[in-house]
This record gives sequence, C-alpha cells and structure tokens, in this order.
Amino acid sequence: MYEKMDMIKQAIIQRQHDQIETLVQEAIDNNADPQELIDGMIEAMDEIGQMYSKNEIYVPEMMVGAVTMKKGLDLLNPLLQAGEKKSKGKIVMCTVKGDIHDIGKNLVIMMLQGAGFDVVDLGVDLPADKVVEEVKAQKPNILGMSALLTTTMPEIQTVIKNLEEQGVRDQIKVMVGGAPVNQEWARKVGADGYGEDAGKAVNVARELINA
Ligand code: B1M
Repeated sequence: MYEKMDMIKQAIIQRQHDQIETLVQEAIDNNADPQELIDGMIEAMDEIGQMYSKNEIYVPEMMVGAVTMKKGLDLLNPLLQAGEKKSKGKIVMCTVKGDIHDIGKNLVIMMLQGAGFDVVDLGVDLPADKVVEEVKAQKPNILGMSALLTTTMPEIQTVIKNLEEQGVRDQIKVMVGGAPVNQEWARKVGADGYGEDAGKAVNVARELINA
C-alpha cells in the first residue's frame, strides 16, 4: 500500500483542492499503483457522501470535494491509457437527464479508454431524445448510461423505451451503472449489462460485444 494514501484521502475529505495535485504527483513519482490511488480516492468520496447525509457538510462543500477528486483523477488518467491502440469498439456514454454527477462516469470512461475502447462522452443531464439522436448518429456498439440519484434512475428506462420506439434498440447493447443501480434493476428495465464499478464495467463491455 502507498504509504501516503491516507494523506491523499484526507485531502479529498478535507476538500484541499490546492494540495491534491502535489500529493498525487508525489505518489505517481513514487510509482504508486494508479488503481490503488483511485480506490482510495473513491473511499474518500464515500466519506464525503456520509458527511453530507449526516448534515456535517452541505452541497457547496460536496462540490469542492468533487473538484478535488477530479484534479487528482486528471493526473492519473494518462497512466491508465495503456498501449491498446486498435479500437475494441465504440461506446457512447452519458449521465441521464436531471443528473449532473459525472465523477463515476468519467472514471468508467478512463478505464474503458485504457482497455482500448473508443469512447464518446455526451456529458451530463442528457435528455432521452438527445441520447437516441446521438445513438443514431454515432452508431456505437454500446450505449453506457450512468445515474447517481434514485430520482433519475427511471430516465434510463425512458431512454431504453425511446430506443425501442425509434427502432434502434436491437442495433446496440445498453450498459448501465451508478450507485443506486443494481443488477436486478438493470435487468428489469431491459439493459443488457450492469457495471458495479469502473473495473467491472470494462469486463461487462468486453462480454457484451465479445471484445
Ligand atoms: Co450528490 N448525491 N447530489 N453531488 N453526491 C449523492 C449521489 C448522494 C448519495 C449523497 C448522499 O445523500 N449521501 C445523494 C443521492 C441520494 C439518492 O438519490 N439516493 C446526492 C444528492 C442528494 C445530491 C443533490 C440532490 C444534493 C442537493 O442539491 N440537495 C444534488 C443533485 C444534483 C443533480 O445531479 N441534479 C447533488 C449534487 C452533487 C454535487 C454537484 C455537489 C457533487 C457532484 C459533482 C460531480 O459529479 N461533478 C455531488 C457528489 C460529489 C456526491 C457524492 C458525495 C459522491 C459521488 C461520486 O462522485 N462518487 C455522492 C455520495 C456517494 O456516492 N457516496 C452524492 C465517486 C464515484 C467514483 O462513484 O459515481 O458511484 P460513483 O461511480 C462508480 C460506480 O457507481 C460505477 O463506477 C464508478 C466508479 O467505480 N458507475 C458505473 C458509475 N456510472 C457507471 C456507468 C456504468 C458502469 C458503472 O456503465 C455505463
């Protein structure tokens, strides 16, 4: 384990956005395992979520925590982009309408790209009709949708229904994820795959298109 992992976690928990880059760069320079750093940073974000649930912090603080995490992840991103150059397939990713959480989605994208997938990031708060429009235009092998709020989970189902109505559902595989989503729910709404975390999402994507 990287000896200063706890300092990195504390920098996120304490929202020290001006410190995180120095700490992560130091870890990189000391050949710390990027995956271990990411796992520790996710644990720190979970801690922030718990602090928010207990009213110990509020939305602005949660936001600064997210900015701090993003700065750290941006430094690790190039390390995850390994030697895979030939595309394993095209994936269009978004966070659904009403939802602006993007750290998890961005992490999934980083890992997919590192595994050799060509990923188009549609961003956050994507209305269903826009998602379908992009699927028609981009013709991906997989559509990946992320939802972090229980209130935005149904949007995933709306997109899947729209894909069916527009006659394009059978042309792509649909992969879903996000903290409130689970395998059973994913199956119920008609998704082809569910990724519990970014690493598993890569395996699911590979299985979905035999990549
Ligand atoms: Co929000 N937020 N937030 N938030 N936020 C949560 C999700 C919450 C659980 C916090 C809490 O109450 N404890 C709660 C949701 C409750 C619920 O619905 N059950 C919540 C709430 C309530 C809200 C607001 C409504 C608060 C308010 O305004 N009153 C508001 C909503 C805004 C909106 O979207 N409309 C809001 C706002 C925000 C910020 C903007 C401040 C910020 C987001 C900044 C950003 O993303 N750029 C924020 C944050 C940071 C969080 C927490 C603390 C952290 C989320 C995160 O980044 N986690 C979060 C609490 C928590 O999750 N513990 C919380 C780390 C990330 C790596 O994990 O996103 O789960 P995750 O992604 C994982 C997996 O889920 C999976 O792989 C990822 C990597 O392993 N995965 C996929 C994700 N997408 C996938 C897609 C796949 C496959 C796997 O395939 C396509």
